[in-house]
Amino acid sequence: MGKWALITGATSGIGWATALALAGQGYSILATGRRLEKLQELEKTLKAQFPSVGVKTAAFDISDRFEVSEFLKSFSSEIAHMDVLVNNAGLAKGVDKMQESSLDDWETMIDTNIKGLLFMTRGVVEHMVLRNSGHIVNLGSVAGRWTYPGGGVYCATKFAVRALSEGLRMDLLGSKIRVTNIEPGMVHTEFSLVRFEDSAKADKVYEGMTPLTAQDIAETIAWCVARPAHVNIQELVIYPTDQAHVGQVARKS
Ligand code: NDP
Ligand code: 8X3
Repeated sequence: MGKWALITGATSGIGWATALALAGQGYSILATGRRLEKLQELEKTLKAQFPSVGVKTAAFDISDRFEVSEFLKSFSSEIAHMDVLVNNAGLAKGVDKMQESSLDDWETMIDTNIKGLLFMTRGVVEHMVLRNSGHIVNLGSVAGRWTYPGGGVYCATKFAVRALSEGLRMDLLGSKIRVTNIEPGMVHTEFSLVRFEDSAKADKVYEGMTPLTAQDIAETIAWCVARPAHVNIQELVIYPTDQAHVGQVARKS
């Protein structure tokens, strides 16, 4: 069947760029996200650039356990042979203080960033165990190591991604399955637009500094996946040069 990679949240940003990077390494791509038209655009782009790789797409909400289960059933033959799972779908909502923020935003972040990642991992990893082979790459964040004001719940979800990556690695010890947690700082994608729902506020996040690009992270993921089977890059913190720490950014005025 050739090598297959399943990438969640491939309709934009890091997920989209990772689909291109892994296709460039000869992986056929199963790409997911909620926006069907973006998945169709990605499929067209992949087929034009990498005619020899397979491309399949599925539009569903990763935070919905029923939708994930339907997806896993519909793509059971691909899932049974999945070589790489990139758990990338995720988001932040708002920067309100915890005493003021919306329960809906909390639920969206927790359901997507933690539960969605768990539903997908559970559905794929049991097949990797049967084949004693596979690589799971999780998108954590520097927010999974350091907390910042207004980021408490988003940070908690990324702290969870770190714990889940560690726990899974421990449970899989003795197998050939690798688990990597990628922890980027500021990456210019749709992330801030989704967080603020306001393009002026989103643009301000990256004003006067050079953030990472989605491609920077995608190339890093592709590099981790391409290491020899006995090498597991467990965790990688990647900041832009203009960022020393969460909230500590050098900006030219
Ligand atoms: P984008 O907003 O550009 O991409 C997020 C992706 O997640 C989209 O494809 C979106 O697809 C998908 N997604 C969100 N919610 C759902 C859902 N309920 N069901 C299915 N798919 C969903 O952001 P990034 O590329 O920056 O983010 C990718 C990951 O990287 C996230 O986990 C984020 O937390 C993490 N990260 C980002 C950083 C940054 O500064 N940008 C830094 C550190 C980590 P759709 O809308 O079509 O459903
Ligand atoms: C995204 C990076 O610093 O905005 O995870 O939380 S940050």
